[in-house]
Amino acid sequence: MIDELLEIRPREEKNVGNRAGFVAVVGLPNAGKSTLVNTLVGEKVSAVSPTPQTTRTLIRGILTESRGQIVFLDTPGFHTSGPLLNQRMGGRLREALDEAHAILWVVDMSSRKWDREWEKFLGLIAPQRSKKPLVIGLTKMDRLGPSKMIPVLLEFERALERHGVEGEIVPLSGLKGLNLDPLKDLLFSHLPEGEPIFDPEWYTNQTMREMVREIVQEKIFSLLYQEVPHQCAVLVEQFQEPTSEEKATRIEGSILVERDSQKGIVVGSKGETIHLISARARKEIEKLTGTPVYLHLTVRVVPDWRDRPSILRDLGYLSE
Ligand SMILES: Nc1nc2c(ncn2[C@@H]2O[C@H](COP(=O)(O)OP(=O)(O)OP(=O)(O)O)[C@@H](O)[C@H]2O)c(=O)[nH]1
Ligand SMILES: [Mg+2]
Repeated sequence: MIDELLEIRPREEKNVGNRAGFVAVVGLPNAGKSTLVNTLVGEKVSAVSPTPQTTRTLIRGILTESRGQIVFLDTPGFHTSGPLLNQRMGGRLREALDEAHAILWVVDMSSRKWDREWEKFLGLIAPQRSKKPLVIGLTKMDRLGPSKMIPVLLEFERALERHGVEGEIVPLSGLKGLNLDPLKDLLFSHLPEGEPIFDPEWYTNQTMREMVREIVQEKIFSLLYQEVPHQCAVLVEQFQEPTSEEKATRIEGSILVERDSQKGIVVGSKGETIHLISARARKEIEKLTGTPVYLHLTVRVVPDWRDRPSILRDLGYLSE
């Protein structure tokens, strides 16, 4: 069954300990949330790109160790206005905060100065922040170098104090995997005792279709900057596993755009851009499935798709 939960490469036998719970990974767009979740989980579960608002839905990444299981809820960067899609993205953030046992606020420390947007964000998450433990992951420390790190850290601590925010701070790098052990220790210490929530063999609970959607979306985001990616969405229409006659996984999908001009950009001159998007996505999907992949993508103009509930539902961005 194609839509069965994704069960990927078995990990070594695990004697799973007795702590288990959800951690909401929250923060501004482009802070480095998805990169950190991927590194913590040890697998690519969430799309990453230099364009803000890459993550549009709630992605669950599962980390299982001998002391227990953490289910990370990777959320879209904070956004509460604009098209229905963006408002839904804000809804996903609230959902994650409500579900979580602890909050991991990811902050791009390479921006160096206290940011007014952080204040707004702290205000937004204030109701849950007062009830749940807050851990602050100051990420991208690899960009700073040791001499600059301490002053930035001290300034951040002072600013938190001024704003009356209580939380444990861990400087780290999601990209380079630096200082993640203390972060994991803290997060585990905040989880309740309990049995693993998901099968210890899983690292995500996304379906293959959802993973394919994220991969294609990521390639669009990393090839096309500016406005266009936000007006694109990926609909996976067919996902057919290999059969005895057909060795490849066959995938048919559409890239939705809002206007003809955007279609031209996504297709590119003589189809160069769409070809590149397909080729990069196919390579990654082949790694995921362990089979050859036939991937066919069509670009379709669907005006105002970001405001149309029926389309958002088909895309998986609207659950109710
Ligand atoms: N140097 C450095 N770059 C990083 C690090 N973490 C993330 N990045 C880069 O920052 C950009 C954004 O990373 P994402 O992980 O997509 O950020 P996000 O917070 O999930 O973004 P949204 O989903 O758009 O809210 C990408 O270009 C990453 O490669 C890090 O630790 N060090
Ligand atoms: Mg993200």
